[in-house]
Amino acid sequence: MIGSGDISMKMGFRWYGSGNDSISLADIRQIPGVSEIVWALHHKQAGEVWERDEIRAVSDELSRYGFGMSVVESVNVHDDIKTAGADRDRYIENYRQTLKNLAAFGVKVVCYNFMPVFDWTRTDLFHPLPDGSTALYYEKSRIRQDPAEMAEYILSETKGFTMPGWEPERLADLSGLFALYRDTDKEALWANLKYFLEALMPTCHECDIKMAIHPDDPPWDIFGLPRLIVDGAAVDRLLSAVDDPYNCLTLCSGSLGADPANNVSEIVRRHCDRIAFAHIRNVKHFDNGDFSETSHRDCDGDVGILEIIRAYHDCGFDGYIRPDHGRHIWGEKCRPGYGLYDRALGIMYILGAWDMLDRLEGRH
Ligand SMILES: [Mn+2]
Repeated sequence: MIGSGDISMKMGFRWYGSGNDSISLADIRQIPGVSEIVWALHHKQAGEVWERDEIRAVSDELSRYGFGMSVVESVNVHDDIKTAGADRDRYIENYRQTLKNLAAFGVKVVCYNFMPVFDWTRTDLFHPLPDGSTALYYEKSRIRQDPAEMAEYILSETKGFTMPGWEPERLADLSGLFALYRDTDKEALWANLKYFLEALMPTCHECDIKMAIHPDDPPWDIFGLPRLIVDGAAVDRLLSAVDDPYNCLTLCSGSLGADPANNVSEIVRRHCDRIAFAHIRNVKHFDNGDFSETSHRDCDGDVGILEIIRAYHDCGFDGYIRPDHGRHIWGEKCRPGYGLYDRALGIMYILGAWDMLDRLEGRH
């Protein structure tokens, strides 16, 4: 629990699992205020059922350190669901079964995305910043090049870690993946997302699990592929298309904030009751359309971190929150964006702001 205030968002930390992360649960426990591990079964392919025995093993491990496991990031959505392929109903049935299995262990929020082919996209995973740290970076001009070339670069730069959305076995047949989406334009993708969510909602009610879509990252079309969750209007459309309290958002300030036109704190204020999970990340924009990830400090980037935190606080946000990516600092060897040190600094920044807002309201 955070502080001693009445309103308590719950702080999480994303962890990739034993043997699959440079960080230990013992390390995470020493970061003040973290009560939840944001987890996943990273070895599962999209479309597979997550079995109870596999979930139980994670639950046993996390409970030894006193962590909750309320948030899964992510249960990936099979391409047949995104493209209305022949087997989509079978894969939706598998997804329902996974939700039921997760509910048995107290999971409350499932983060997912509906991006075609690529998950998040960057052109440089270890871009040097002026202070000597490195961070993920997006160089607009490099995106026009061949996607296969970029996939090859990303896979060569992962420092031996696998990264969700960039699984080598999946990207091995990139032209096949692109062919799958040839007939799925933006409106078709919207229809397929609605079909998926409508099919899941009864199970979500039964299991008390919120589906929390992650915005597209970056929030615009790339390589000619359509992207849906790119701005406030798209968020409005998604929430009204399936107007159900279990159809929710993972509101990622860094993803939406990569577009300078997006005002994330405004979206928080408009839809706070439908935000199940908050990702807090800062991004600095450049005039040529490039952007760099930065520290969480408000003045180091452009997304308005303090206004975003203030909006959550004003709205009485009591969902789950985590620092999103961090920089790589102090020589840490880690999965790109997912080191210990800078994310721990991010948590302290978020908690510092939150505790002060509590104090100003006389909460503690
Ligand atoms: Mn995010």
